[in-house]
Amino acid sequence: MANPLYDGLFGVHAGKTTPFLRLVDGQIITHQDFLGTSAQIANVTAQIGLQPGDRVAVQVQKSPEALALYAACAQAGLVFLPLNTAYTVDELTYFIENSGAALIVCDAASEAKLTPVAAQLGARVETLNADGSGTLMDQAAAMPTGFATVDRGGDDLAAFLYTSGTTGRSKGAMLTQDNLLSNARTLVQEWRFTERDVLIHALPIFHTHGLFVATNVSLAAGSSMIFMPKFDQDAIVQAMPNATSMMGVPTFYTRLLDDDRFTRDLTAHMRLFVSGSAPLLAETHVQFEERTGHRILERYGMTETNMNTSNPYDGERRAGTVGMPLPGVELRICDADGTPLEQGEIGEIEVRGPNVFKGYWKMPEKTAAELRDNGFFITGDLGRIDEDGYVHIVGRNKDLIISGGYNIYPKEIELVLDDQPGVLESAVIGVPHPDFGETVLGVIVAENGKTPDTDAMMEAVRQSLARFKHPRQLVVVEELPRNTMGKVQKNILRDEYRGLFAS
Ligand code: MCA
Ligand code: AMP
Repeated sequence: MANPLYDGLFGVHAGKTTPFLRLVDGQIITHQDFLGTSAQIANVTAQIGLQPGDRVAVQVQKSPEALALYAACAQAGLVFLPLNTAYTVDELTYFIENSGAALIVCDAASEAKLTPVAAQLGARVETLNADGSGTLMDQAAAMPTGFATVDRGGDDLAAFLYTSGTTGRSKGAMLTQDNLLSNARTLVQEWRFTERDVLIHALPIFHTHGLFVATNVSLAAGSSMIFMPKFDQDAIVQAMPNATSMMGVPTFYTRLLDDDRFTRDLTAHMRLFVSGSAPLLAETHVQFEERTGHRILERYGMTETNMNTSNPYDGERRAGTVGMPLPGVELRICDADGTPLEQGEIGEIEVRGPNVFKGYWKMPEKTAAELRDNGFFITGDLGRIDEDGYVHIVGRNKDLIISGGYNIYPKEIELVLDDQPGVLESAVIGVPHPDFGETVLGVIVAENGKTPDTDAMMEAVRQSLARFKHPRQLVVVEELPRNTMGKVQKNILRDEYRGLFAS
């Protein structure tokens, strides 16, 4: 037995004194230093009695120690459950309860609020702050820098990532060691990552893109990362002459294009820009090439599947497409029953392969509804495959808004709005936004004769939902457009309000 994920991504670098993380203050953390820290954290988890398979819920700022906690979970056979730093206590309570986390690691600022939640579950709370201080690292400092890696199989769970759904209830996507490792290795090959690469890492590390794509690819290839706390245009401009590659959501690229310092010269040392998590406008693709001479490589993935398709490294990177299925990934376009359609037809995208998750934690009905018996996962994305094999995503069969790369499920916001005094019903839609791609608009219908207090409604939203989910505006209408079946026609609302935030 061994531990494929730990051995493949982390253990393989044991003893290397080459840089792994390059911090913006100039500090360098070698692979060996990083592994020492992660082993110290693994020792803490063992000392407090965590068992392989236990869930560790983590809501902390991005830091080298936060990344070392991920490595520690892999080494100790724990299930890593990263959580968006924007989530409110209401949102966190659900994730913690649903996952049955045995350990919660949070910023000291959240400790008081999360302690009662943890107490109810018999979970333990440790703190980890943005500067690496807190109770977790205090204990780690006294621990040995070696840890006997816990045996795990490729099919064992490595991580849970929560993803919402059309019912508004989040589901814990169970990702195995093999899911993560196989995808990282495939992407290293496809995108030609090597030990010589230096990746600009400005994404958050609580989602697939920043953790399982950017970080795992760098680890699998032995590359180093310029590790930034968050997207910071000045820091990126400064780092670019020393970097070879960057991964980002489309907002990264539109923001850089708005910056005069971002030129062909500045990007001369770069070999690869990757975009994903949201559609990259063909116009951004074209402008980027005109400005820098580089063609952005767009790829397509999901929380449940990691990466499914990619534009080619060597061949044509076709604007407005997400490229071809990755090696080992089968992708088909089907009707609602799962019957494959003719080449070129538009239908639902389904995928199967070593990247596809095991199911939703403790939600067998939801798993059965989205994961077919034959292993194909129903993505909820609508697409077609062109005559050259490129996949085009043409829409979504799921009610989802993607704002700056963050996914927002309207149902979650509608449930809060519908609960407010004076509200008969609401419809939450995504409308075009120059910076975030899409942004959230709430459309409200008042109860007969009542005038809803939109300020109070926004306050209620603030109390329960993360900032990035807040409607940018609420509009009050007489009634919502409905079809003959009584279903709200969000497409009509989207058309009506599409110009609201256009630049
Ligand atoms: C920040 N705000 C947002 C967002 N980000 N509001 C809506 N959508 C957002 N994405 C809020 C802030 O709280 C702030 O609120 C205000 O908007 C302006 O913040 P600003 O400073 O401009 O934003 P920022 O901090 O620069 O962040 C923008 C960002 C960031 C860099 C685009 O959102 C980001 O890093 N996005 C990446 C998300 C990601 O990693 N997605 C991958 C998911 P206030 O003014 O009130 O303070 S993984 C995935 O999708 C799949 C699997 C895949 O294929 O990769
Ligand atoms: P999530 O799993 O919640 O992070 O979001 C996955 C969803 O993001 C997919 O189902 C797509 O709808 C969308 N997505 C990811 N990458 C792309 C892309 N390159 N183009 C268009 N949509 C994308």
